Parts: sequence; structure tokens; C-alpha cells
Amino acid sequence: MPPDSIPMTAGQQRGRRSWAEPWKIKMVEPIHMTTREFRQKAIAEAGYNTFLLRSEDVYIDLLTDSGTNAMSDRQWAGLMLGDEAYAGSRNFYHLEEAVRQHYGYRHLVPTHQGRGAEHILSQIRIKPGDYVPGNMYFTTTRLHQELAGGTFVDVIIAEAHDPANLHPFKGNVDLDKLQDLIEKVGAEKIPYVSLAGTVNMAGGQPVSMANVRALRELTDRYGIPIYLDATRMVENCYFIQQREPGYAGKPVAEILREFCAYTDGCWMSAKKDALVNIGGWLAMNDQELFDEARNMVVVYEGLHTYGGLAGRDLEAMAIGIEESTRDDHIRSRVGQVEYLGQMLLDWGIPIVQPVGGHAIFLDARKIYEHIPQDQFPAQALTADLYVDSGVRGMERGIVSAGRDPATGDHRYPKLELVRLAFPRRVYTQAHIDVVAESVQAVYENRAQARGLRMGYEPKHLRFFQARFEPLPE
Ligand code: PLI
Repeated sequence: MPPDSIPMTAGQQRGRRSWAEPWKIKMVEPIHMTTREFRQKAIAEAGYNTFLLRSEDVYIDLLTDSGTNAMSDRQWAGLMLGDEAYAGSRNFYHLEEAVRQHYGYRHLVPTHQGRGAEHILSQIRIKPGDYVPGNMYFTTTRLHQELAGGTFVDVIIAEAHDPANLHPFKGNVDLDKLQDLIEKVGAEKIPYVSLAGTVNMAGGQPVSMANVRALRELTDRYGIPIYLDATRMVENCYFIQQREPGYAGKPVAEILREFCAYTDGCWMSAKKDALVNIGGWLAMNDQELFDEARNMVVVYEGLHTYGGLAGRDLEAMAIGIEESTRDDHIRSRVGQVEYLGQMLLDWGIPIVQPVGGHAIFLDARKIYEHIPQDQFPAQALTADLYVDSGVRGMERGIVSAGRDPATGDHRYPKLELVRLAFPRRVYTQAHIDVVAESVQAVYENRAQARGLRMGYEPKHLRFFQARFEPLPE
């Protein structure tokens, strides 16, 4: 260790050698800091909703890790290999091969992004009056299930709803809850289990291999299929490698194949794990379901060999899948999230623990404990962070949860969070330090924070476009 007078790196302070990203930067995109006055005006004009800001007015953009990834030189080169034939593009076959090799499913239907796949799966599997159990809702997933006539039932373990609980696999399905549902409504009313790895709304929390194995055993007894939201499944597999007994030495790519083998198919937003800016797919083993999905995709997305994408996008996805499953990539990706999480924890700032795969989630219920949930504390905290430093996050609380279609009332989720999601291969450690310092500044100023009133509320997925105004002091 160096003597006290020499500053130590973060790694040395923690008594370990540092790791670094397995890439270097070849091209840059300038970003700039604005003034506080400018940002106050910008957020007011955006109705205190960070989705309505112009990206040019943002300094560090942690709104989402969706479609915001930096592609590699191999992926950019792959764009030039785009075969833009309407039918039978060679890039489709490359993508099909990549999905078969890494996820293990036989059949592939490309879609323009994840919700295109959710739409098709929901329409072909769910009948009005059905119940769809899942490990916590996701906004677009649940909406498509509801639009198809289904009712989503949350069967995640109780620990997932507690930000401070340190369970290593907070994404796990509570098998007793699922069994109760099956007994209550009957297996014939359950078209599939909607299993997500990792669980976005719970804080990027993983599902264990033991849990999916047990889930398979249970669902097999009733003939219920399991469909996997594989959007961040590589991150999930990294946590299995790090935390689950028996997986320490196994490559993430191998763990991914094993996990997927317990499921019947998946839908994917390739804009996350798969390191592209647009794209998705639906994959499955069942021939009949594939025939239906392939028929449906031509109605809503495009021919079954392009699904709403250009050939070049399919190629970038095929290459991205392979890159995303490399151990050194996934370690540095999650490692960057953990770096911010550890700093905030050291400073006593409440966040969801354990730190998840794609984002840090600030516990707005705790940080703004004086603001009641129907005054949108997480929405207010997101806006305050932007005003402090130009860092853009996203509300993941009562606004995102929307209204109960049966009663029309707000849903009141236990988790009232601000998500700071990390685009892959985009920001450096210095950017992350700036984010940490801004979170700390807003945290220290928390007593001054005020709640919001919703002015405009759209019908579907209101968090994207709702407008707010500050409540009077
Ligand atoms: O944004 P899409 O349509 O490509 O994918 C929808 C979608 C499905 N599942 C999960 C777990 C998601 O996180 C997801 C999209 N997430 C977004 C846009 C996000 O910011 O988290």
C-alpha cells in the first residue's frame, strides 16, 4: 500500500486491485453542462417529467439503458454487411444462429423491439379471463397482457418489495404463491408464467438457477409453459455466477444456456443486453406457437425474416449477442453499477440493495419521506437531480405503476424509486463520480424538497408523457 501522503485509487482504498473496461474509446460524442437556471426552466417546460426533456439539455443521461449502448467496431462493420432483401436476408440467418447458440431456442421471430414481441406473445397465448403470474410487473409487459384480456398476478418473493432486504435473488418466484393461484383459478386459466431475469422494477434483481429449476418442476405438473423476458438475462446469469453455489467457475454463456433450457421460449428487448440501439425478438421451441407468431408478425411488424428491422440491425444484434455473453464484458458492465452503488452506500444514501445489474435505484420513499406517495416523491426527486447537475434518471414508483383497470385508482407500489440506468460502454468512471456527487448534494438538500401535482395524465403508460407541477409551499 502507498504511504498516507499519496492519494489512493478507489480500488486501493478497498484493499483490492482495480479492474478496467475491456475496450478503449475510438469515437466520442460531445456533451455539455448547462447552468442551474437553464435546467430549472427546461424541467418546468418538460412538466417535471424527464422523458419530456430534450436530450441536448442533458449532461449525463441515465434515463435508460435501452437502445443507448455504444456499439463495438465489429458491430459498426456489421452494419455494412446489411442484406436489405425483403425476404430471406442473410442477416436473419446469422441472428437465428446466434439466438440458437446462446439462448438455445429453436425458432426465432424478429421484432422491432421488446414490446413488439410482448404484443405477439400476449395476443397468441392469452384469452380474456386468463391470469398471467409473473415475478413483478413490467410496464409494457403487463399492459400487453391486459390488452389481450389477461390479469397479471405478482408472484415474486416478498423480499423483492423491500429495498433494504439483502436476499441475493430477490427476483425469485414464490412457488407457494404460484401454487395458490393455480389452485384458485385452475391451470387452464394460466396460459404461461411470465418470468423476467433480471427484474427491472425490483431494482435489477436476479432469479436463481435453483428457483427456475423448481419453477419448471411445479409448472410441469400442471402443463403450464414458462416464457422468459430475457431482456437482461445475461446480467442475471452474471449474478448466478457470482452468488449461487456451484456456478463460480462457469462462463456466463454456459449459465445462460442452462437457464433458458428450463423455459419454453423468450421475448427480448435487444436494446439492453444485446448491445444495439434497436431490435428485439420472440423465440420458442414449440412449432405450433412459432407458426402462429410468424403469421402474426407479418400483420404488425414486417416479414418473418426482418420483423420491422433493417438487415443491418439484425446483423448488429447477432454480433451484439455474442459480445454480450463474454465474461469480461458483463463483469465490467455490472462492475460500473456496483461502483456507484458502493459509493452511495458508503455515504449512507438509501438505495435498493443488493445493487442490481443495470441501474442504481434511489429509495425516494426514504429520501423524501416527508412527501406522501400521491405527491409523487420519486418523480420530484428525479426532477431535482436533473436541476442539480443535468443528470437524467427516471421515476419508478406510483407514476410508473399506473391505475388499476378495475377500480381506476392509482396503484400504490411498495417501491417508490428513482432509477439511474447505465448505458453499456458509454460513460467513464469520472462521469459516475459526477453522478454520485450530485445524488449526495440532492440528498443533503432533501428537507427543502416539495411534492408534485399531476396536470396531464395519458391513458396508457402514463409515466412517458404525464405532466406535473410543483405543489405550493
Ligand atoms: O423497450 P422495448 O419495447 O424494447 O422492451 C420492453 C421491455 C421489456 N421488458 C423489460 C424488462 C424491459 O426493461 C423493457 C423495456 N425497458 C425499458 C425501455 C427501460 O427503460 O427499462
